Amino acid sequence: MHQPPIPHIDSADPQIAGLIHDEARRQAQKMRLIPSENYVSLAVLEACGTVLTNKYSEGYAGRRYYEGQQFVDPIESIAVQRAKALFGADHANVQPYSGSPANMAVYLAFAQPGDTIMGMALPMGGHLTHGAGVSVSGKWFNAVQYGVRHDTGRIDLDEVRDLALRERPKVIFAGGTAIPRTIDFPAFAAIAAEADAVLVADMAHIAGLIAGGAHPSPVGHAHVITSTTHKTLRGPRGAMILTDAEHAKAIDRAVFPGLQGGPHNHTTAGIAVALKEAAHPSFRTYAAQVVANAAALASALTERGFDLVSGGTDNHLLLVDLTSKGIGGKPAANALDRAGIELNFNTVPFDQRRPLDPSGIRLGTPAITTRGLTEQHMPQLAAWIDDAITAAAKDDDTTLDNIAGEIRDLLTPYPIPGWSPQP
Ligand code: DSN
Repeated sequence: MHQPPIPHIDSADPQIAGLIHDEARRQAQKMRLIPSENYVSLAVLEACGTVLTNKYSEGYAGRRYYEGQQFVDPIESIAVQRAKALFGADHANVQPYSGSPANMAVYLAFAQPGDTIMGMALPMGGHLTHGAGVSVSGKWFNAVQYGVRHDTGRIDLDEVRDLALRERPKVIFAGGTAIPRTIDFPAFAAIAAEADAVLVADMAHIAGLIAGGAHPSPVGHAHVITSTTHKTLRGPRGAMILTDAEHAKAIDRAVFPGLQGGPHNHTTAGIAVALKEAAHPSFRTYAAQVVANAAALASALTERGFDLVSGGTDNHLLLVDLTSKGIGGKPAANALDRAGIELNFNTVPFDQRRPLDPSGIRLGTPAITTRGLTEQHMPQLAAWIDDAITAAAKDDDTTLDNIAGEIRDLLTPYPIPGWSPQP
């Protein structure tokens, strides 16, 4: 049942309530390994389900275009102060609706349509909004894309420098969605300084690791830092932008009125609560455990003959090339889902297959670490992944269903915040 319960949805809209209960049960029973997902606390859940959703607040605290901001202003100000304190940034804007709008605000602030911008190519581990051709960032700008080295699977900083000095982008993005290794922010900063570009660190995936001291911070290196708030940071679906003092005003103007209307105040409250939780000493333990679990899972998978891009991981995320296992990423991910293991099919660098049917899978440890799993569980998890992939190749659904049952049993003593089975 839900904690807090949802009796009003149960009676007003049983159809939707039923689906919410089903999704909660699914989240409880699955080994959730999508590296951009997590479980928020009950306090964050509560904050997001409040009357704050009733209120419009276009503008910023003390400078709104709507009356009645007596309580919303302090909520947003507290969120801003907590973001600045947690990351040591000069300035924070907590209004972007999510990561993509946050990155659009960066372009609006520092580039004109047709200008050159630079980011990591999506098939190499970047993000859609870092210049991919199908995204507005690739359609409206001259997007230059860098990748990883063939021999190491790590970001090719020589290529980044060569491209930056040749193409002179207005904006350089450092960060992405499938980067298993530490991002060298000082090296990016040196290149951006040489090329006279605004350096933007997109720390969405690793924000919680940075807050918890488990990954070096881009603060002091990047002029602007964008982040979602719902991945390793373990807040609600939302985003924020941190800046140095020089770039603060341009970002604020770009977010509002440049790109958005009223901020989502219920989300802002959820972000504030999550930032308070992330400042607690226990969050450092969590961040370190996320990384320790990922390292243990990487070792266990490598022992079973899996081919990890870059040979391992430094953070929360693993990218596995399944070519040597003779199965594509998509059929593997489908079979794993049936086996109770939820992850992404994903391109790997230099992939010969199509994005909708790529060679790899992407997985990570933020959500299972929130539930309390530790290194001791990782060899068994690797064994289930291995067995499920072998079973998939033989269309052996019985084995997949058996694994799903074993996973449900293993997870029962590790409840999720927000739902527990009926007694
Ligand atoms: N969709 C996010 C991810 O899964 O990495 C990035 O925006």
